[in-house]
Amino acid sequence: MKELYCKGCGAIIQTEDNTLPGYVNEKIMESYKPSNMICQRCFRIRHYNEVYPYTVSNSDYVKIIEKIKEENALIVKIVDIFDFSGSFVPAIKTLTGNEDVLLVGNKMDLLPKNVKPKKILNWLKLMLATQGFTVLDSILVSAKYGGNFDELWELIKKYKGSRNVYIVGCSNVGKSKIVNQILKRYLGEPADVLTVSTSPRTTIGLIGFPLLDGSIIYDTPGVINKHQYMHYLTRPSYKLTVPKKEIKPLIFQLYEGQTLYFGGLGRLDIISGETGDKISVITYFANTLNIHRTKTINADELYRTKKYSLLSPPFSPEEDTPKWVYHEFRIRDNQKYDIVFSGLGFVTLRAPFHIRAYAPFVVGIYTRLAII
Ligand SMILES: Nc1nc2c(ncn2[C@@H]2O[C@H](COP(=O)(O)OP(=O)(O)OP(=O)(O)O)[C@@H](O)[C@H]2O)c(=O)[nH]1
Ligand SMILES: [Mg+2]
Repeated sequence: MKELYCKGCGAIIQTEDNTLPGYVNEKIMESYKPSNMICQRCFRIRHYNEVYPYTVSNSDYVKIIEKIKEENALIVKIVDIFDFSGSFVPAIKTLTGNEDVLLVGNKMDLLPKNVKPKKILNWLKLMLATQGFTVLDSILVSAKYGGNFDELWELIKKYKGSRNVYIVGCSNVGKSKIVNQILKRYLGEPADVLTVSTSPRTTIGLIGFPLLDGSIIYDTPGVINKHQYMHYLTRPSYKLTVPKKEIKPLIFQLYEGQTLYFGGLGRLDIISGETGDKISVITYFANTLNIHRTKTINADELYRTKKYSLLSPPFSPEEDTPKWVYHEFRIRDNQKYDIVFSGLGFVTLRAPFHIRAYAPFVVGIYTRLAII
């Protein structure tokens, strides 16, 4: 019998094991048209907002994505502009065996309104240049509101020729939401064909949709970057870290010996402002994350006593404290830098400074030239 695929996540439909991807109850199966079948997991994510841990291993992921090597295709690589380093996946050309990459920075709607998209785009190009990664073109979009989609669609048509198009990138950057927008706007499909969720690894297999010229556009599963917070937080904590709307930056004037806590998830110590003066720190986190200032000498004790109250959201609901690791940054020029807590948010401050940024040991902290 021909294999059937879930229309929401691309998993192969099966009726044997409800803990594995693609499960559909045999009785329910009869009520679906094969072309519209969605698995139980997709049904529950869509209708009950339920969460399932991802079930595709990294080696399975590589097997799926390496299928792209068999053809000359246009790769549309999506990054989350809030966590460029954490969502970049530099190996994507090797993994897909294709050189022609169009870069899309998604989630533009979360940027504060006064930020000029052109500036962010220039910054994105600079980041690409520093990585030595060449692209055909780059663009910023908002899959949530459809921002810049006509421009994106024109770029895809311009560069694809008669080739197929693959939407690729890290898990949770919004690939499926982007394909949903394209399907709805330009291919007359209903809204939300593909399953989208806040949890990582929602999409399980390649899901293709024919374009008018006979080529195919594919949604693909995401690469997991184990250094992002989302893989370690409990559901309630994670929900409080995901920005739902435009981020409101907060400004703190900090002195040497002061500390900021970002919920119970991250921490910044000012060792010195180099000039000995106060230092302005602008924070960009979900508005639901509580930011708290304290003296560095009191910081450990504050964490011990307030990690389930004031310092919300907490890293873990249990009594075990994560092993904190700090990254020390001593920068002497006078440019503005971002310190990025991978997948959580970032802070901006102008050098010269000497700081320590703390995160639980599994999580990545990166520095970059300021995006805003
Ligand atoms: N604010 C905002 N959220 C977005 C945007 N695009 C996607 N999201 C959210 O990001 C989360 C992940 O979106 P998906 O489309 O499922 O991401 P994905 O890249 O397909 O993830 P995998 O299938 O796991 O690889 C969902 O909660 C989306 O609602 C956007 O432009 N703006
Ligand atoms: Mg997806």
